[in-house]
Amino acid sequence: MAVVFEPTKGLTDKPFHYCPGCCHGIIHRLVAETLVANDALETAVGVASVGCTYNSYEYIACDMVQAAHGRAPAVATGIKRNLKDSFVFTYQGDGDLASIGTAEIVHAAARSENITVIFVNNAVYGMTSGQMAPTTLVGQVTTTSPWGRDPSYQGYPINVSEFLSNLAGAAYIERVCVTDFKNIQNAKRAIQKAFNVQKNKLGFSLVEVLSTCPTNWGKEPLAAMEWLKENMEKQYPLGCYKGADITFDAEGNYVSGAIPATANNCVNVGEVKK
Ligand SMILES: Cc1ncc(C[n+]2csc(CCOP(=O)(O)OP(=O)(O)O)c2C)c(N)n1
Ligand code: SF4
Ligand SMILES: [Mg+2]
Repeated sequence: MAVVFEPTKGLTDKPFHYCPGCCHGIIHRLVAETLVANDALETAVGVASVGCTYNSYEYIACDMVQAAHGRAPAVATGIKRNLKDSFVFTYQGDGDLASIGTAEIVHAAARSENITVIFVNNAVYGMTSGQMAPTTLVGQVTTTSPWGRDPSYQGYPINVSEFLSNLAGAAYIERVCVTDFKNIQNAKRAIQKAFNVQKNKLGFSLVEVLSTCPTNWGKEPLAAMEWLKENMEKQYPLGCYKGADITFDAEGNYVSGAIPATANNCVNVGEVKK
């Protein structure tokens, strides 16, 4: 009988511990499938962070290391600078990346480290029971904004993709979601593009994936998907914020498009001596 579908070799057999309706499992699968498609399972190194995906090293079947909260881009920097031909990626939540690890992500992008960041934005600190994150929407109820996030007291959301795309070192930044088949396919395309950027040594790449946290949002899985579409996509519009014009051929080799070395109009006052 013809095989029409089988589990990806990019994931281990360990069942996910994620809550029903959580997008982390879908996003893991897309990363895993992309590693398999690039024949990179044996050589890639992932950096797990702190949050509900703290043990993603149990699920994604490549070499993984665990970084302290927020420090994944720094750990990935060290690994990539030593393993220049391996895909190196981080997998980080919004609390991890946009709050505790703000310094690390900003400077990794500014340095144009040749790493790929998978940034999963679910607008809360999921693992620790749903505290407000920098990405929490105005008016959103969380355990630490029980009356809804009030900007006069708790400030405004941080749009990470828009923010980082202003840095000269960022090569490719795109925001996607995984709410339906079409968007899942699009998210996979974006992850592949990020790995192509890395393969061609073009610099820092980040894919932000809007994600649900039904448990801490207090919603059923389908209602959480609807809430994401109706609210998160308004605050965080989908699209490519940097590197939209970069293209690759079918083998993933660079064809055209502006990259940090040529595109960012940095003032250069002298030859760099090596
Ligand atoms: C330095 C430090 N501060 C705080 C914590 C507690 N902590 C663990 S997970 C977490 C929230 C992670 O949220 P996020 O990164 O958004 O991931 P999610 O669980 O939502 O996927 C926090 C605050 C910690 N482990 N280390
Ligand atoms: S708490 Fe939220 S982010 Fe964590 S596994 Fe459950 S739904 Fe996913
Ligand atoms: Mg989160």
